[in-house]
Amino acid sequence: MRTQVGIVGAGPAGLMLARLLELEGIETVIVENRSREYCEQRIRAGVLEQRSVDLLVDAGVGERLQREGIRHGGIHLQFDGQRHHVPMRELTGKAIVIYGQTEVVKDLIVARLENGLPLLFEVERVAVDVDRAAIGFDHDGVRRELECDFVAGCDGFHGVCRASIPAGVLRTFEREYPFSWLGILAQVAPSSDELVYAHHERGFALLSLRSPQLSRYYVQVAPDEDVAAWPDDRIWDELHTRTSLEGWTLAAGPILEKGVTGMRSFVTEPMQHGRLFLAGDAAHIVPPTGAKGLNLALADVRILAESLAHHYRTGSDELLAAYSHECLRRVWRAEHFSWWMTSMLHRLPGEDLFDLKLQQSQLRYLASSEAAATSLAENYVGLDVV
Ligand code: FAS
Ligand code: PHB
Repeated sequence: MRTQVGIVGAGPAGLMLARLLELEGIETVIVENRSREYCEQRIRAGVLEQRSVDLLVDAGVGERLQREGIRHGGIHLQFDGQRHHVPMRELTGKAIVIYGQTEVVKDLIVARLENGLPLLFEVERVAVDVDRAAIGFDHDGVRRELECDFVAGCDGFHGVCRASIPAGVLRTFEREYPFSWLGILAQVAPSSDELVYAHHERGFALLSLRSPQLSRYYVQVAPDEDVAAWPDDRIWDELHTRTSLEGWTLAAGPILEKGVTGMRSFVTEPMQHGRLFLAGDAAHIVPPTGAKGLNLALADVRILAESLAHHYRTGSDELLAAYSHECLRRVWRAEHFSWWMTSMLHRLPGEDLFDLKLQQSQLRYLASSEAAATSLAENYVGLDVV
């Protein structure tokens, strides 16, 4: 098999890249080792920056997003038993849109299959030959090899693409956090008009949503927490305790899904080796406290698609050569913001009171200073990195 750009992974990065290249008339083949159902049901991010919304709409896959996405003009920070609103739209002129990553993936898969373009699910034993820009894989029990001009590694943190780059080429920067998130999807109307980030002595909690009928809530738990130790009642008790407020009650409902997500910051440099380009979680991970994961993946492939289109239009590799540098400036800004939000809002095991006092001072500063709130807001809604 032969194509111009071979894409490993049908997550938001791989599917969006394929769509942008399709609009440029550039051929692609996507190989994915999970089933379509699994890819469409895997619950992850839920917050889209305005520029991610614009990218999806401009690429002709934003019709349902515009109809069902929920626009928020701010977030709430809760600490010391009080809730403070950060009016992001007022402070930055930009808003965010709540629309599940599952829905973004569904919209992109439908658009691709409707156009009859190759998207191979449930492939096995994927191997990338970086020197030849070739992807080997089993499909329907047959060993295949896809020869490409370029390979896009969009296979997430645990994929094969980054690992296929020879030792010594990449530098990695990593930070593990001594806690995780227990996340639930509940069949109950959200109790807050906008997201609530709660700092509490028992640990962090986040109130988010997926629709007017579906809530998405998170509580900070131990790094290796067993979800079996969290029956529904215990989850609701903990959410009530950490988010309770005078005159406000969190409504409970049937829990449809629950899972524990580890927290890490990770960056690999460069994001390219030869004709292999890494994008999204294959190159970098942020803790979800800054709601940046999905937005970073979409931003990477916007630049990669432009650079590949420039190559095919002009024969010049100038933009491809600048891809990694261009992305990493934005990635490190998001890494810093996500680490900052995580450090400010989570209780550190064995923390001393000095840390707690610093957190409280930072939170009070955000609640009382427009300058501080504007800094948070502009990073949250998406900063054009210089
Ligand atoms: P993805 O991981 O989404 O996609 C990679 C794809 O490659 C997958 O479909 C995978 O099956 C496939 N693949 C892997 N190995 C392969 C192989 N060898 N061969 C073929 N295919 C292969 N962000 C937030 O902002 N908020 C959140 O609440 C949030 N929650 C998250 C929860 C979890 C458990 C995780 C892991 C991430 C979460 N994120 C969240 C971040 C998330 O949104 C990611 O940033 C986003 O999925 C990145 O998209 P991709 O880079 O496309 O990677
Ligand atoms: C979510 O809705 O899943 C979500 C929202 C904001 C975050 C993380 C997750 O910071």
